[in-house]
Amino acid sequence: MGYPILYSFRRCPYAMRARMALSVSDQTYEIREVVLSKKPPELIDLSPKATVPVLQLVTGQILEQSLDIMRWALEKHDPFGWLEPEYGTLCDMLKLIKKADGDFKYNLDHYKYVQRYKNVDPLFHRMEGELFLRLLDEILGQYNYLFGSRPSLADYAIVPFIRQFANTERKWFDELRYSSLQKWLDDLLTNKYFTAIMNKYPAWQTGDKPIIFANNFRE
Ligand SMILES: N[C@@H](CCC(=O)N[C@@H](CS)C(=O)NCC(=O)O)C(=O)O
Repeated sequence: MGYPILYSFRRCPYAMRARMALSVSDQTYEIREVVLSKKPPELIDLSPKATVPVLQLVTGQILEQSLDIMRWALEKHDPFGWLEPEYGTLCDMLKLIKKADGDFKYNLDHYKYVQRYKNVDPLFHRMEGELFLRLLDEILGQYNYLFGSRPSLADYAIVPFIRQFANTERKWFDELRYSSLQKWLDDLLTNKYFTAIMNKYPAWQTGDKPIIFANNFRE
């Protein structure tokens, strides 16, 4: 019996969220590190849009959206109730994630990757992105995590994007007066679910010996 195959890119925030959910749900999978400028033909064959992450299940089914991969893994095994937050519902979490993946991601890209776009003012997009940071800080001031006193799907799905935004100009971020958000970011990035998925792997090529990721969090 084989394992599911994850096409991933270490620094991609979408791939990070997928890897965190696969890990917490104790999935063993083959990881294929992709170089985005040189995508393997196997990935393009499976998923012509060829973004990462893509998960090929042993049944042959393909999951090509990071949130679908998270939900697939957690529906199999969700030891810490990521899909069942303390407050609110899965639907509420998906609404907040949609804001992160929509406007916030747009502003993040136009702030961080300004050279990719024409006539873009990165400071305008930093300011627009900051509105989402403020919203999160307000929520986190109440509960410590986005949907209660323990982290859930929303925290893990959103944190890789806040990390990128924060790291774009770290000094600016550190000087913001969003102490609940800063503490949350620090907490999630130093916890084992994040650090365990940041291993470095060589780029995968056809014929390589499979790299099996079997890290799980059983003590
Ligand atoms: N909606 C997709 C977005 C994935 C995505 O855009 N990934 C980026 C890397 S972070 C990518 O693969 N871009 C394709 C490219 O750069 O060629 C998901 O949630 O999985």
